[in-house]
Amino acid sequence: MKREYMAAAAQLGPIAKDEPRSSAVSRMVSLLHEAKARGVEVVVFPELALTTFFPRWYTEDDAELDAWFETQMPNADVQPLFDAAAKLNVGFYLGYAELVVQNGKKQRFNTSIIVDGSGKIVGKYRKIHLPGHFEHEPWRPFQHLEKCYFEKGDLGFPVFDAFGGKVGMCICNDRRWPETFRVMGLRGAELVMLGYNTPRHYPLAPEHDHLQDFHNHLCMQASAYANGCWVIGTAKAGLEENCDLIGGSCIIAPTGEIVAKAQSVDDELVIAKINLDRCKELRENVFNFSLHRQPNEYTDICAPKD
Ligand code: ING
Repeated sequence: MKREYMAAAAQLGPIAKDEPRSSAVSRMVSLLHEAKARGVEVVVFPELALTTFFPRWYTEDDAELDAWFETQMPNADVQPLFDAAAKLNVGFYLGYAELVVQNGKKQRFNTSIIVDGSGKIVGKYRKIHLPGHFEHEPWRPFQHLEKCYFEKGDLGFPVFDAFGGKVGMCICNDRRWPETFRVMGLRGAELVMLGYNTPRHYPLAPEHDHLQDFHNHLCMQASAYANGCWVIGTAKAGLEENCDLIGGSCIIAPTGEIVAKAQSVDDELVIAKINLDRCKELRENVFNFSLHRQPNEYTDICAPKD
């Protein structure tokens, strides 16, 4: 695959609690067709893109919780997306809730995969920075129970040979932590794909609600620049089950510039031409890690948690 091509953030508007996966998948398939028609070769869908953002509700019922998870990937519901990717030769990033049994233990992860233009899964990531809280907190207008429903990812921050270069992934809250991008930068990531579901209202600091769009772009732009990589960030946006989710899906160049941004909070394709060779403008100069970085001075950053 070439190193210069059209890429897209495929933003999704709200997914209703009772909306079947087939509905979300058909919305994504039509975005894939629109992408193909507009010359796009790689598409990034949001975090947990198959269902509504279910961590906003508390449940103690395991069966009810498990119904939000995929036990196989692909599966019958998602197959049309994989088939469309293979037919159109368009690769994609997809976020979903993963239920696996590993060493006889049921484990739940907030997961993303990258699928190449032949419809093959070429990489997987499990979310490491899980925001929110562990217990039901009824005082909140909505819950954010990722720490309750998911385990911390156990795959690290891998970088894969895909889409003509070195591609990394992360998920939502991961983007706020510079370490996420620095680890992938040290592994040579030239393009980082991520999806997010970000409520405008942050119950513990409502005085920052008006800054959510600013903070969203700030963290991705800063990390794109500091690691000389392209970043494609894709929102699940809009008023989803009475929770206002920010949009702002965007494509960011290694210079930190936003080169394309969503205008709506609905299903929308955000397209830009990316050139992976531009990463070296930063990585061979201002962020030449081998020449300028001083890791011996940074040990506090990696001191293990108590
Ligand atoms: N959502 C949010 C995110 O990191 C959040 C949680 C919202 C954190 C607003 C800080 C401020 O974008 C997920 N799913 O991580």
